[in-house]
Amino acid sequence: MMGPNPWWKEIIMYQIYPRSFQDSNGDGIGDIPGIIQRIDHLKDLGINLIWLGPVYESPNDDNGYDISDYRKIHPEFGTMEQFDELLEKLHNAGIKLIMDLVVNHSSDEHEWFQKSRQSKDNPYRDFYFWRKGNDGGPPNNWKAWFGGDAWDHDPLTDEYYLHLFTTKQPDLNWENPQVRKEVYDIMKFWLDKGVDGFRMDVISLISKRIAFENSPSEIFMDMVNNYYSNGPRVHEYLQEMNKEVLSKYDVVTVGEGPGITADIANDYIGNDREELNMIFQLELMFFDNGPGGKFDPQPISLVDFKSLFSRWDKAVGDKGWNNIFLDNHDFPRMLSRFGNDKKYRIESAQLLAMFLLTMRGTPCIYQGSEIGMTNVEFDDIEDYRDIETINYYKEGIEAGITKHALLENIYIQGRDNARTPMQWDESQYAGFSEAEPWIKLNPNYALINAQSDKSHNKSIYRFYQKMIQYRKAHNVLTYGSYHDILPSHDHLYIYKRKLQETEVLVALNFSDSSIDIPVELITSDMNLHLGNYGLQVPDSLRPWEARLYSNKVD
Ligand code: TEU
Ligand code: CA
Repeated sequence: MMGPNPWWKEIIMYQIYPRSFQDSNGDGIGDIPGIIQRIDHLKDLGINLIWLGPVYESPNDDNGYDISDYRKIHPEFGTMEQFDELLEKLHNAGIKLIMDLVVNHSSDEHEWFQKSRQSKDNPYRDFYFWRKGNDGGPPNNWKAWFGGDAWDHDPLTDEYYLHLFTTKQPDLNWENPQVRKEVYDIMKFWLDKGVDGFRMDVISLISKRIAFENSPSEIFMDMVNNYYSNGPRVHEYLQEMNKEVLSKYDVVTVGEGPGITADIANDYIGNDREELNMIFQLELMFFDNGPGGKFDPQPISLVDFKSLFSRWDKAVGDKGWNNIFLDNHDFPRMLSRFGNDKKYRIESAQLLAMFLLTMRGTPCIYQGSEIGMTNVEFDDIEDYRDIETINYYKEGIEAGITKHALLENIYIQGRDNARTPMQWDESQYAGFSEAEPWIKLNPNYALINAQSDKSHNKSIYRFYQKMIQYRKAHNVLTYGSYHDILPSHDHLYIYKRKLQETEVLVALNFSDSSIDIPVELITSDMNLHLGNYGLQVPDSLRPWEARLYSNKVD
């Protein structure tokens, strides 16, 4: 059992998508030595834990989320010695590092799968799910993320194998204790090197409903919620993983949880469960999915946004611990999705920073948010790299949808929005590389980059620094209660944090208009400590204005 205030409740997380963070050897691909070059940027920002995206050997069908060797660093990212150097230098800088554990599936180029597919009686056969076809087709009607069926026929043994993601990402069979033992050994390999924990990729999917019945609904998210996630043995597996591995180390785990709803969150992260510490809940990320799925985006209201966070805070409460994030490498940039990335780019970036850093739960900042990076709009599908986007476009063209309509949806929802290279300065390739990057830069890098932002009198980076310092110095933002004061207001998000006699009130204007704050809210004992328009303020909140008040003097 962990203490009441374990260290991971007090950290500020930062996610690095290694492919797009910093290239050091001029091949246009971000790498581990490149991250080492940028440790000062991270240390000065004030974050103290990095979630490093996959850097293992992989054919990169899904940019590293298809792993062919869990104990080897992909040469394009560097060597194991360089990884060890990164870990040591981050620790010396007071920054912890967690790895991305992708064990719901492996790559089809992993030796386990290469052996498994050889014959029905191969010792590795049951490392994956193989089933006979049904009526000349796949065993059931399940669909895969990124398009197509969730089963692929392998002529070698005339059977189908399950892959909830691409055909090159076969699902591992966790029913098999040998698979679980291999996973635990991999975890120990990295933990014994001093890694501080794991982000666990789609961990809510690892237990399969092995009857593999058809889904009555053809809607993909219905399959995810009712058939793929929260399977019958998922908690048994996670408790075994905790007993066999995690309980032996002082580490943190953050599970990525498609299909995990607020009412069952504490089954995964409850203090007494001895499973995971936190989850990246994806309800907000999928919130705008229309009947046609992710690329059929529906408008989200601020009232819906607020009620989601309040619901999760209430459900998890003191029994578990939330993680607060608004974007990552799989979703559009939060500034474009929830802010105003044009006229009020700076103000809304700072408002989102104040939200992330004043809510109850461990905050996670995605690379580039600290300098106000935005979504991208490439003119041609050839400029996109993400398999999810490319498959969506291909299927759309085949279905007769126009290029323009498809690109419009990709501009709003595509994962490459978050994967364009970090914009360090205005030099060619934005200081990210000396060569043409693996994916084009966002053309706005000449205006939006770390160097120009840090010298700007309204720097987003410096506002993040201030917010991070404030959160670290005021326990009320970590351990205080949370209460939304104006849940039904269409544009204002005003909430209170309270810890013993300390009270903080956060007032955020999620709109392009000036809006009066209900005067009764700002009582005379409340002092304005932080604001993205400065500390001389009118009664109304200006467009995208963010303020933090406290009943304490400092
Ligand atoms: O993501 C899986 C996932 O459920 C969401 O990220 C989302 O459904 C999808 O990626 C975008 O619509 C994890 C990784 O974060 C992602 O990068 C991988 O592609 C995926 O698992 C498979 O490993
Ligand atoms: Ca490189």
